[in-house]
Amino acid sequence: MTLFEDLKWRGLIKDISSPDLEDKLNNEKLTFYIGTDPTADSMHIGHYSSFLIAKRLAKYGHKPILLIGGGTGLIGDPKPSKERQMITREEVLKNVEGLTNQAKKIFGFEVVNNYDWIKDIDTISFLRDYGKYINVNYMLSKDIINRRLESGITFCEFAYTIIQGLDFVHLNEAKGVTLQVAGSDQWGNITTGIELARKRNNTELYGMTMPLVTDSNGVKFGKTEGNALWLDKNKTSSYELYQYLINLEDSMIIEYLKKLTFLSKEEIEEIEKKHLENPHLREAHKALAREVITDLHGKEEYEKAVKISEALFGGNVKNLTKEEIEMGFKDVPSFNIDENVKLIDMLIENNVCSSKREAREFLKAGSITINGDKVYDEEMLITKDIAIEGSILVIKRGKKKNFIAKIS
Ligand code: 545
Repeated sequence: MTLFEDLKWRGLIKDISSPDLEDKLNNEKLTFYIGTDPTADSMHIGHYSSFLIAKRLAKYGHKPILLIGGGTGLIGDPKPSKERQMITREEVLKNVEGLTNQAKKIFGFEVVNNYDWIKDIDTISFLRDYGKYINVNYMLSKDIINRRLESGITFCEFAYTIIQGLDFVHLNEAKGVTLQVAGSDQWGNITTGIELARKRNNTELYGMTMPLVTDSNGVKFGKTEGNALWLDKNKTSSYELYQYLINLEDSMIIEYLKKLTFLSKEEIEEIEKKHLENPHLREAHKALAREVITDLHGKEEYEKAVKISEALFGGNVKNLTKEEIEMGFKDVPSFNIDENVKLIDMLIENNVCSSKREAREFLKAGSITINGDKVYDEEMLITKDIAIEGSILVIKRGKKKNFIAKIS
């Protein structure tokens, strides 16, 4: 399959600016860019799902440039719904630094910051050298701008598309960039750049967008009601990422394998066959988790996530390390205890049970386990030798309630 056929098969092509792009992608070596505004100081799974296109094109010999919008982040890309809250200059600087470091570490591609050239364009130059080439009617016809006329859009956000347009022209002039890629919401901003290059420099630039990766309800991939899924493994552990990926809805899992992994068509079709035969084995989910977590954090992190998940599911935490337990039980209540505390006192003092009577009932019923072993004797002393690595205990009350006790 050619690159273009591969992208088509994966459902990664929404709009292209010219039919010539198929031949250029398959037979030329293009310098292209994809940008992100600094709306957070760390990348999340949404960045991964969109920047992955850069890795895909790079595998076929094209040259990626990642742009962090230190300039455009100060302006705010208009959303279809309402005006954005302005981000402070300090916040933008902090976010640019965080995203730049991560982009380099995770993707390893050249990173540019559009503040570096936007800052030197004074108002008169902006209007004469860029504003002069874009007709307001052309701007009003853009879908997102048009939808905002009703609820109102400030000149600040209205002008944004010209700024992103001048980026494309600048990168063409300075680095020979001829293609911009993005998610489908960026089509209007990309075509402004193509229009500007045509009118101002008599140059043809190219754009390509991907459908936004969403679930069957249209919710963007990675958007969870809880906290975001960060690419920084100290903010979102590989175990948390594993839990998110392994629990994605069955109906979308093959789509996600196509869009988020580098598995071949044959490999994905093989996995799809197994998934349809035995959905409960979750072969497709495990393949997605393996590919994404290995690509992001390496094989060992993936294996650690699987080990924790199997131990927690099977209830046997004994072969987990202290670090793996802390990763797997990140969100359960934890407390410190002194060595030789009596079991009944530990249960009451740390609200594992609400009363001595309740504690005695649970103990009698064998509903309290420590590191997977049932405990019955309320007088039992909690010592380091029953703790994992001499310091951590997983206490389970009934079927679901977990607690972590650390012997100080
Ligand atoms: C600025 C200047 C340029 C080129 C691009 C930009 C940024 C662009 C934009 N992009 C989005 C963004 O989202 C922040 C969260 C990232 C997941 O706003 N005007 O910054 C998203 N982009 C990635 C994809 C996107 C897009 O970073 O293109 O479609 C999300 O998948 O919404 O010269």
